[in-house]
Amino acid sequence: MASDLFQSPDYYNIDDLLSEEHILVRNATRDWVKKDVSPIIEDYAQKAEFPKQMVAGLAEIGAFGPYIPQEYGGAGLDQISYGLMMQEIERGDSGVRSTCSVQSSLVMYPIYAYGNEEQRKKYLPKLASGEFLGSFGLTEPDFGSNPGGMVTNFKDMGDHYLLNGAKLWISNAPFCDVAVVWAKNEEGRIHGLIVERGMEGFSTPETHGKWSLRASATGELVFSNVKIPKENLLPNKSGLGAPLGCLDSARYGIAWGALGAAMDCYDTALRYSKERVQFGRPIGGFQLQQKKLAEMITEITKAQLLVLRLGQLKNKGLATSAQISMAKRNNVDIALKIARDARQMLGGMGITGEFPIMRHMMNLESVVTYEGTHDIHLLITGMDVTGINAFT
Ligand code: TGC
Ligand code: FAD
Repeated sequence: MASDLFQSPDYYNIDDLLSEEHILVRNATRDWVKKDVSPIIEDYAQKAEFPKQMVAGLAEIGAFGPYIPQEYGGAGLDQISYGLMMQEIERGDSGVRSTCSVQSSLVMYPIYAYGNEEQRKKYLPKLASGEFLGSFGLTEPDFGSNPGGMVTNFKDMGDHYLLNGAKLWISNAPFCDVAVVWAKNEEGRIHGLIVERGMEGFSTPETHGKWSLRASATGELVFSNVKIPKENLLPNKSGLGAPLGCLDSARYGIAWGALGAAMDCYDTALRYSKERVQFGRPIGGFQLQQKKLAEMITEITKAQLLVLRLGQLKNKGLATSAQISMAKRNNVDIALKIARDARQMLGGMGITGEFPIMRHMMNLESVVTYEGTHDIHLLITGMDVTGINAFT
């Protein structure tokens, strides 16, 4: 890939609304991405391999558990700093941000929020330092958008639980050390269980052939009579609301992250439009190209204000699940449209790995699907404003 010349668009001087700490965290993450992600990410995406060497760096910049208290190894930052980190990391690559979302919001968060003190002390510091990598098992082969129908189950065997079933499309599954797995007990109530690599009957086959998120490993979690120690059940919350509560936190990070990918596509297309000459002038001088750029920066600016306000609400504990859904849906949607337009602006060069746009575009096809599809989030907004549930 050509060298990383990224300059962040800030059309409404939104930096003025950030604290010194926000800007420090944002800039440190941006520097790390320029140094440790941009030079190698295209190669890893081309060969469909997760760059494991990034784990130490991600831990060092505090990207594993940014808002988890420091006593458990987290960075103890606020929600806007968390969002800005996800924005910068996804500016590098959605797959790298995925690893952080899963580790922070889908593994560390449930252990912190629904676990007991022993579980927090046992797992959180190792997850924060990257010694352990985690995965989150909710989706099943026959239950994606409606996880409440899951069939993965566990039975109480007296001194342990016996877990059976399978989870599909699981980020980080092939090399995770621990997995937070959602399964039904004998009464059909959903609980979270911590499953560790090495437990007999637990396997994690990799899913191959993806054209999207190629630098992130995806796989299955398969449980065949896995004995789970009773102390591995998350005791403090059960029911479908427990995994959905983790998704709120991850979806919030994705709303910021997708914005980062959009900013990278816009910045790349803007620079290219000033340098590429056709018909005797830079293509940026043609009205059709200016229309694309003007619409991109307008959508980016609206999306920046949306997540900043959402972050303020989240810091006060006031952000609703439906507000988070709206931001996830909107920001991924605009990012995909911006990526597609930016790719066209680069002509043939747009399909090569010389520029990051095609990789972002393909990655965003997963981001628009996972953590609730575009249409599921639309229905959540529809339900919120009408009070009528279109799912059942
Ligand atoms: P419903 O009856 O509406 O709700 C069941 C219970 O859950 C509560 N609830 C929530 N709680 C917290 N946060 C939310 N966002 C919540 N949404 C609902 C609700 O109040 C209720 O509680 P209670 O106490 O009354 O029981 O459930 P439903 O079965 O009708 O489904 C609703 C629906 C469709 C919105 C939900 O199932 C959904 O969001 N589906 C999408 C599934 C999804 O997002 N899966 C993501 C899998 S993980 C993933 O993709 C990781 S990718 C990671 C990466 O690589 O970055
Ligand atoms: P389906 O639910 O079968 O949906 C198919 C289509 O039907 C979609 O367009 C959907 O919007 C539409 N649809 C469904 N229901 C309705 C309705 N009521 N009304 C209108 N339209 C509807 N899951 C995890 O648990 N952990 C992970 O770490 C994880 N990582 C992932 C990584 C990748 C790369 C991908 C692609 C997925 C990952 N997922 C993960 C799974 C992801 O959350 C699901 O793919 C997603 O929730 C959609 O489920 P599905 O693929 O089964 O699609």
